Amino acid sequence: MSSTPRRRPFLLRRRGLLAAGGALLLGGCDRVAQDTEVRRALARGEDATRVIQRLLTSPAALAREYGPADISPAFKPNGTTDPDDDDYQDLVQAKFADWRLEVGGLVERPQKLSLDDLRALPSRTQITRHDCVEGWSCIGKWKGAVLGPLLQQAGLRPAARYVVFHCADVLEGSGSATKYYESIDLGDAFHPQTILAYDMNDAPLPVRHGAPLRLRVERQLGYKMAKYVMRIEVVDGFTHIAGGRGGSWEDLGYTWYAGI
Ligand SMILES: Nc1nc2c(c(=O)[nH]1)N[C@H]1C(S)=C(S)[C@@H](COP(=O)(O)O)O[C@H]1N2
Ligand SMILES: [Mo]
Repeated sequence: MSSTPRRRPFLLRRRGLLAAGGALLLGGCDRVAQDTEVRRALARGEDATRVIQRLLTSPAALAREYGPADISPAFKPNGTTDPDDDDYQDLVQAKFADWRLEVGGLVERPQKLSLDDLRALPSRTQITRHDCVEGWSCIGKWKGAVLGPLLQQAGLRPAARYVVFHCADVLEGSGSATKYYESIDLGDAFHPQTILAYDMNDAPLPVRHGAPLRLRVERQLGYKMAKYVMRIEVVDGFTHIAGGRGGSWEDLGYTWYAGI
């Protein structure tokens, strides 16, 4: 896959951070501060929470998964529950037959994928807890296309660093000229539980929860889990998008790294 050359240095960098994590536990903060990888990470302006959390947890650590009996009887819909957008409403009318997920930006092979195309990709089913910053949680069962293989199908260009999800709606009450968007880094993009979900609780994803496709990035807070995903853009940075902070909520002041 054309993305392999990009992934290798990235994983090596991660291993450097993990080694530094050992130093943090054994040798105290001085040694971490001296570690060039850590200094570089902080110098890049990355959120300290993200750096420290990833020092102390394996990049591949799975979010907790639950059993069928734990599924919330009523999963709370939040934010937009029915996008006020003519094009989106036309797609709903046609039962998303004409909907295509666009995958573009820093990729070798831009894609336009129908729901059938997505259902034919490697999938994962997971029962996980969704935590919203507003202070509520719900447990749901999600099935979707694993994001990693989808990105590999498109082939990441060497400069790729983040994946941006562009949605059909506008963040409620924001009055923003830009549609709802969120971004994640390649570590989360290639995490095994990061999926583009088309099913929820064994049925096609309903409109209130983001039909026809929503992101599940299970080690992050709810606002990162973009609903109504229309387009995926692979970028080397996001300062050129909307408010420049990597997401609709981030542009209002929420942290970009919402790890839990
Ligand atoms: N496109 C879009 N995605 C979104 C939102 C939104 O308003 N629009 N709200 C976010 C927030 S704050 C939460 S908690 C979850 C809510 O998902 P749910 O409606 O399935 O509970 O979606 C997130 N993704
Ligand atoms: Mo949320």
